[in-house]
Amino acid sequence: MKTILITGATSGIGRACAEIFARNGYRLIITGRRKEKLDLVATELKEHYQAEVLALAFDVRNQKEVEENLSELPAPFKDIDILLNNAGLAVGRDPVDTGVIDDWERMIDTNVKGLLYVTRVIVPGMVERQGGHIINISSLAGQEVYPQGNVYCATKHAVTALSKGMRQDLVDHGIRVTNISPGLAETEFSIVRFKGDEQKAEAVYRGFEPLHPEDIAETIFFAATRP
Ligand code: NDP
Ligand code: 8X3
Repeated sequence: MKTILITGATSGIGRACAEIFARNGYRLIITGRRKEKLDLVATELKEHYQAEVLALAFDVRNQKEVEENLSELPAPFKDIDILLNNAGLAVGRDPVDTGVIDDWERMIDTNVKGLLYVTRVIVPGMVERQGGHIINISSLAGQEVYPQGNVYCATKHAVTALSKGMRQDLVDHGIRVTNISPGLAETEFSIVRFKGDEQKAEAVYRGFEPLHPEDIAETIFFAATRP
């Protein structure tokens, strides 16, 4: 049985991924800050799919918490085959001259530094075992830039660059690296970005049919299960 660690599984793409991997017989470690939501996801996965699930609530921005939660995993969850670096967010959408510094810090700390903290704890085990798969969730915003997307787009460009760097550093250890760059998918993403303003969030998806988190999860599952 293979083990996957999914960061940010309390909603959206991460949650949809937890579902598809559980349905297909994987052992799961799921994370997120909202403990209640996380525990609910774990319970559902156990009930629906008889999945083995370890739920760990912590903030990826806190290096100490990351290490405390992930460096001493219990035996059946110890050897992680797939690391899915999904936890991430956009906060605000302002031109650079009026951008909110705290929003910038949150995006950089979560999308770039948090991803690195988690990777740094998990990858040495993969190197030891000479195998594994890292899947990083970047974005179309990691390939292109749009107006008032400045810092979010920069963090996702950083994720794309880190995927390329990881691939170069780890290929000789038999570790695969996949960079997934989804387009617009309707999740809690825009509600978080607009700080709870549901009207602004809904407007993002008006006039076209966005992707659904399950669509991205299928793409990720496809990549995870090909040679
Ligand atoms: P959601 O807001 O629905 O999910 C984000 C997840 O990340 C939640 O589970 C959240 O959990 C977790 N998270 C956020 N901050 C932290 C933190 N500091 N520590 C731990 N977990 C955290 O959005 P999506 O599912 O859309 O986003 C998932 C990923 O996909 C992100 O990296 C996003 O940038 C990317 N993406 C999204 C697109 C879209 O259109 N939706 C398109 C392209 C990429 P909790 O709040 O419980 O901590
Ligand atoms: C999230 C989607 O295009 O709003 O990466 O930046 S987008």
